[in-house]
Amino acid sequence: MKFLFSILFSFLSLFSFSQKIERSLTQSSWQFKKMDDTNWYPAIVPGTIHTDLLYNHLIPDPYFGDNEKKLQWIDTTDWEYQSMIEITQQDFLKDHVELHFKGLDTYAKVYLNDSLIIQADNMFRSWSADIKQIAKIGKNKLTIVFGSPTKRGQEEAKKLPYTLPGEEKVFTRKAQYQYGWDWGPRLVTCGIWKDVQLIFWNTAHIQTIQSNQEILTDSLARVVFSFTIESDADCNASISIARNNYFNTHGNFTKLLKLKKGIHQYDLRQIIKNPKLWWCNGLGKPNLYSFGFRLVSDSILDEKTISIGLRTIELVNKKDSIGSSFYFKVNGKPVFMKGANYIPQDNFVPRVSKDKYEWMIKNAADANMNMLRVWGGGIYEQDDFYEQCDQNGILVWQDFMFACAMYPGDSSFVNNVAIEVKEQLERLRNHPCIALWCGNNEVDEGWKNWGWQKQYHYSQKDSTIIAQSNDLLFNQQLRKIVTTYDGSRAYWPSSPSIGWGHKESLLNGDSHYWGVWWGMEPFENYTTKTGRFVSEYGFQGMPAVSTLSSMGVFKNSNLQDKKIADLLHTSNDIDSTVLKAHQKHPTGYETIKTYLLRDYKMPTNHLEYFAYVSQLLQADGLRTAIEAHRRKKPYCMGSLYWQLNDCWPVTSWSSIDYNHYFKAAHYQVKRSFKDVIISVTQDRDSCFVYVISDLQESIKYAQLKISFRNFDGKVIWSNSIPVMIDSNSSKIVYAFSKGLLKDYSLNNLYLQTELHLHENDSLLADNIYYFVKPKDLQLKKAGYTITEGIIQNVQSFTIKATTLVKNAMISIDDVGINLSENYVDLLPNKTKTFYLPKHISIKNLKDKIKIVSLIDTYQP
Ligand code: BMA
Repeated sequence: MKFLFSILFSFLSLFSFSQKIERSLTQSSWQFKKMDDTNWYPAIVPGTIHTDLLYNHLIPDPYFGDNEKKLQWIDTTDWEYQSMIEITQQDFLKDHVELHFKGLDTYAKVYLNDSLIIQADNMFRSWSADIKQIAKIGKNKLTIVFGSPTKRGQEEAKKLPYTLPGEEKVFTRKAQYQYGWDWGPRLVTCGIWKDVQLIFWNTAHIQTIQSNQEILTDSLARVVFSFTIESDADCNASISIARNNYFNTHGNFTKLLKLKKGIHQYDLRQIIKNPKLWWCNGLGKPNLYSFGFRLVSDSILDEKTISIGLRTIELVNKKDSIGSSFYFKVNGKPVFMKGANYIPQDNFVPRVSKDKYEWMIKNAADANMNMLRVWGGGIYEQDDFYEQCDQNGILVWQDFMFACAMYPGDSSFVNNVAIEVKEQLERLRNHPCIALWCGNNEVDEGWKNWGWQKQYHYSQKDSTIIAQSNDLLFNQQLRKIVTTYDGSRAYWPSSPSIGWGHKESLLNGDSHYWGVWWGMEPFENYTTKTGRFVSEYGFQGMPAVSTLSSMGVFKNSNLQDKKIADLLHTSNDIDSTVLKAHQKHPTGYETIKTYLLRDYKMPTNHLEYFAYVSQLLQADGLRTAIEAHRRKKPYCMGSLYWQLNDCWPVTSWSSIDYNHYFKAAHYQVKRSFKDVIISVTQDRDSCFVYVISDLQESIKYAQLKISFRNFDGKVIWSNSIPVMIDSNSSKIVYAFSKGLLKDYSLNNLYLQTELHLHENDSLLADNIYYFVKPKDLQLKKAGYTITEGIIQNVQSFTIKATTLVKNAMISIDDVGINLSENYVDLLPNKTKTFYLPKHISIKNLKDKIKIVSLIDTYQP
């Protein structure tokens, strides 16, 4: 009987008995219209005005052709959304009936049955109203009016006697990239961008839970959970905790509470024996613990679940003999951070589904990354993003949402920001992935280095006021709020700490090194100009040909239906207006061209070849930088390139394009971020072979195999030496003089290095190194032998080439897929195996494989 009872109880425990009900209104039927129009159209919530207009065929696709510029009227218009919401008699039995918006973008007036209940002015805050007195049983009319964000911004701007850099957008607490960026369109949208709920509750409910690790040793962890509970009456209650949300009749830890009317805080401690730590990617598993919480009085009043990870994270920013260090310790171990900067995956964020978050974060982890920086011009990401980072061991450098501008310092703005930041800290602080809170992106750098004082003709007085507002916001307010609501993490006021034009930026804190690209400096400068933690650097590459096609770059629309392979011969049909509309950097293509001519021959007259070589160039740049950063460890302890992804189809610094195709750069960073890599450098007459390891254990016996070969595969010289690899290290394991090669043509020669584990000869790392630039290589046309295979249910194919193939771009007719490897050099007479993604199988695969390599771009 007892057994049956306990089964029944655990079965029931899967269901919520809670008196508190959260009912999403996204499934209700919604409509929208232009404020002064009478026609209503169906709307999708969560959503944006642009996507609703698009789905109703009222506007063309904003991402196609140069449509963006035709759609600028949308942000100068006011828009109205409406839904009828049903409240039952049963619902009304609850003492509290609340309407809760998780996010409104941005200036919104909310009316229920024509009474104004909310006036929102911040996209990054949630908004609630108790509607018990206004609502009625049955249908209630909910109306939301969105005012033009740009007009409002301009009105605010006029109130100041000077212009702030960033102009109208800085007055509006809204994703700044919507106003246009050097990789993004100007599409300033509005809408109900997150979930809307009706919340019903009685007596008391849990407002927030904060978990804090008090003790963490190998044998024991003690976590304190701090609750804020809102109660509308004095009453006896209890709060219980259950691991994995498994509530049973006994064994759950329960604390009795004497609730008083008002908001109160309670602490509850939990001991976890033999804790499994949360590790970032590469160091171990990202173990998580899930806990359920129940607030009970006569019945269950409220329930919540949170997942936590047991780990310590520390930012070590200390004066040292060079300047000041900047690195992270995870569970006490210094870790080199490898990763990228992340921007929103769409200009219209509600379109970023859970699947897209899963895909993106999984692919960051697969590319051997352990950190992403959520950049300050976007959004505080959605919950799915952080959940995926928790699960994949990706640490998050979290900027607050301010970028490349100066912000107002009046009390209403600062108070608005204070609430925003508090709410975001409360939402995100329990995620083990979060490593750092950072005040903003490039505000400090901009103010000190970008000549704004002159550009905007500031008087001494204006300058002082603007600088004071900046100090108030980022050095005082945000720091104070972070300390109050999340004392467990460091706060860094602005990224970078010093601008790239100053040599101190290479000695202290984090740096954004833009000498390459913005400063037109050669890629080689990455090797000498290396900061302590390089949180931004990068180079543009064009997107995949199919993505170019999806933008409408190819004039003849029929071309879009053609096979990509055929498109390789259609370059006369290019619409350069469209190409330009999808390049937001003022001299983007010119910069690519200038760098391209330094290292490559100009591809013959095919856009697709130019796109391909631009990708190789981008990959070269990132490889040079990443290897340089890693060689310099522990001087340098982080390398986050700009940028992982795109928000629309565009030529940009991303390594993954908007349609989720990997550029050559993405395959390259995956190689360059491996735990163990070989890196080769030249210094005048000498060459050095480095081995860099991020492993926490040393490798006592490994064998380094070195050979010089010509492009037909003939070995000219070879050697093999034993090496020992220290844990978490970078060191030179071999050096030679170029004199060794004096009798050979360097244009037809490469250095092959391989690192093998001594015990089983398995390959740990390998590297191909050329002594001259790609344009000087004496490449020949290769013949290929291709064989198909299936390895562990995954379709694969193997290619063998007769001579060295530089950067083989392998595509498969009609199917846009990311292969296990691509854009690689095929070594003469050696086989190389490529894998298709797990779930994809292709008939007659062999006949559909196309290979384009560097030499093809020289053909007339
Ligand atoms: C960085 C970022 C962005 C910009 C990128 C490329 O500094 O902070 O503002 O898009 O450079 O220019």
